[in-house]
Amino acid sequence: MPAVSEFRAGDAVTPRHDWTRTEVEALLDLPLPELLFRAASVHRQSFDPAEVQISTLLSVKTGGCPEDCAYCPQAQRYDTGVDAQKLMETEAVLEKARQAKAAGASRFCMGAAWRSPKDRDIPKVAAMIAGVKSLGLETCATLGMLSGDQAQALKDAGLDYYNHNIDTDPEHYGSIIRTRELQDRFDTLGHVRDAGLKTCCGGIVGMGETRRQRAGFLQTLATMPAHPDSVPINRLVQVEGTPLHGTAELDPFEFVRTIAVARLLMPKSMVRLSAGREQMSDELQALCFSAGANSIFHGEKLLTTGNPDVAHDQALFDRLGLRVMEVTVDAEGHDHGGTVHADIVGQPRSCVA
Ligand code: SAM
Ligand code: DTB
Ligand code: SF4
Repeated sequence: MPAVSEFRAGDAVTPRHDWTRTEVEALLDLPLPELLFRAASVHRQSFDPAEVQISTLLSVKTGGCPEDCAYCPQAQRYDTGVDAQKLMETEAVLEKARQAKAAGASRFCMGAAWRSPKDRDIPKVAAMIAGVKSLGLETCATLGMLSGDQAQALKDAGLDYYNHNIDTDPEHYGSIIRTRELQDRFDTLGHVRDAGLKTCCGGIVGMGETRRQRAGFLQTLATMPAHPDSVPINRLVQVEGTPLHGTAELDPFEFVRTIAVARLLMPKSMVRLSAGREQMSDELQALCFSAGANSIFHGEKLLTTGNPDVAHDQALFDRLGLRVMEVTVDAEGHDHGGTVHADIVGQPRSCVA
């Protein structure tokens, strides 16, 4: 790692896969202005810093999940007020996808509260994927653990991305999830890569982990066989009834440091400012975009919890001079910002005083 004085904006960035936890901790420990400078410099080498990619989320199968993820409102075992619903009908999903497209989304992500899909669920999900794809949207799904055959069937249906998170540092993992191992997640990610799907993999911060454990989380992501194409960094949304409700709030600057280091470690990946934006100030989000975050979920709901309303996001983009990114994929399969294609709500922009 270059000393502060040796580093210049514009230094070539070659993605590395051999980061040590000590190196990652040293980055997290940098004075914040220096860390932001480095992350912003690296961000510019692969992306236009004024562009942010936008995805819409839809919960196609909500609640009733048998897993014990301590953060999750959809786990059956916690009393969170989320009613279990069965898998949505394809036509209802397509109607939501049409609305998302009209509102400016380029990617539509379908989430299901499953430990893993049953083989009999796959044709139904495949029909949703094929339908969403035929609308001209990129497709993404997050359905839990997948077998190799299931991953291939989803790819064949037209799936572009699969989201499957490692969630936290290997050392911290056992205090958050006990019903499946981290290795199960690596196995699913392997099936997803082998099927030729793009990977979306990140996790959650603000779950009571230490800075050293945030380093371990980021190092684990950056030393996987391939960097995830997309790295969602969620800030814990505290939901009453879950074991993590009442966890001490993460210092917002620690959140920005996590985003900046994700950008530095995975310079060509999309870094998604994911769950938790509703609880963030506009200023914190602006710092995150400056630190290299270049993707968000928009729409008033994530899966079961709230998200900033679309008009607020549009106004924030206007105030910050940000534009909606259309994603193109290079020969190595990495996503890049392309032309600007829409306002967030697909409407003419209003003047911002
Ligand atoms: N059931 C599937 C699974 O766990 O892989 C897919 C859906 S699950 C809700 C997708 C991701 O949402 C989780 O891996 C977690 O990172 C994130 N998530 C869930 N609840 C959250 C919360 N309260 N705050 C922040 N992120 C959350
Ligand atoms: C991810 O990492 N974050 C999104 C998406 N992948 C599927 C989900 C966030 C869920 C937040 C809690 C909820 O709304 O239920
Ligand atoms: Fe189930 Fe996914 Fe929630 Fe875990 S994160 S309880 S697997 S829906």
